[in-house]
Amino acid sequence: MSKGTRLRDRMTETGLAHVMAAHSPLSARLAEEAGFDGLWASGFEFSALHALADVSLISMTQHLDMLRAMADRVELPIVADIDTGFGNAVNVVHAVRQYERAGAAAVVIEDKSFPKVTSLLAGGRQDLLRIEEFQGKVAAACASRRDPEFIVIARCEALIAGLGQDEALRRAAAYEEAGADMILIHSKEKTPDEVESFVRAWKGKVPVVIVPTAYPEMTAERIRALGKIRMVIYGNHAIRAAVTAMQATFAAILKDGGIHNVHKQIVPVEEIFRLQDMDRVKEAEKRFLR
Ligand code: SPV
Ligand code: MG
Repeated sequence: MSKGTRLRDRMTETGLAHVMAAHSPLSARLAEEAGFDGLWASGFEFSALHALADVSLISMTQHLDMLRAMADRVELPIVADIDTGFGNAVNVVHAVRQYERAGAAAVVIEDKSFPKVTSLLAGGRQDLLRIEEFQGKVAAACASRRDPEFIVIARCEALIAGLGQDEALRRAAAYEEAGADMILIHSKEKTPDEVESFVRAWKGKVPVVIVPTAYPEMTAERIRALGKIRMVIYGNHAIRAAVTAMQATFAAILKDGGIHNVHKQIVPVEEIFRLQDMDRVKEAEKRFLR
């Protein structure tokens, strides 16, 4: 079964796929063990991993290599955040082929101009493409997939750019017409109202994806009540959790003058051995080292 089919099945079976951000094979493994339905190969997390801003500084090759390494270590379907598609529609043709081959189940492509500026930044510069130009990118993505079940998600940034609900609906309808399988509507409002209003007004046939980072009261229960959302992406909680844990541990080591306290608060090294499949290494040693 293809990765795209697996993700589609998950959405059908559960009604709402919970997709967790990951920035490395290790975080991908932890999300898989936790029980998520899919992984979000987040551009924001991957940029932050390099201590860089999420403003198109990371190359497609860097992101693709990480996605491939993630796909190698987990079974979960991966939704690839390909930002603006790394150029125009011609670049999208190449990108979609590469991401599908690397093991992605879906791509999300956003209607901003290149280079993009991260969406949640207060007062961030947000330039959108002409609708027709972005329709060309969506059509290019759909035409370039080999597996017809590979999912093409068009991300509408009209609300992020402050253009209002009518423009967001107009754009989303145009992206559906161009062939998008799903519409990701993004918002940086602090409450769910803006997205809830969009979803209630959305008359398209394709389902909606949301990333409720800015409006965390949008619980799974509230999402289900709206009826048209089939995927929720937890956009940056892996890297934020990692930063929280590292900041606390690093500060404690210096404060305590040693590792004698923190070593009881963090996982033992055996847990890392488990995540590294050390038992398989031992098995191979027994069998093959002569
Ligand atoms: C990402 O995680 O890279 C996203 C979501 O695109 S956001 O950062 O909210 O734009
Ligand atoms: Mg992103």
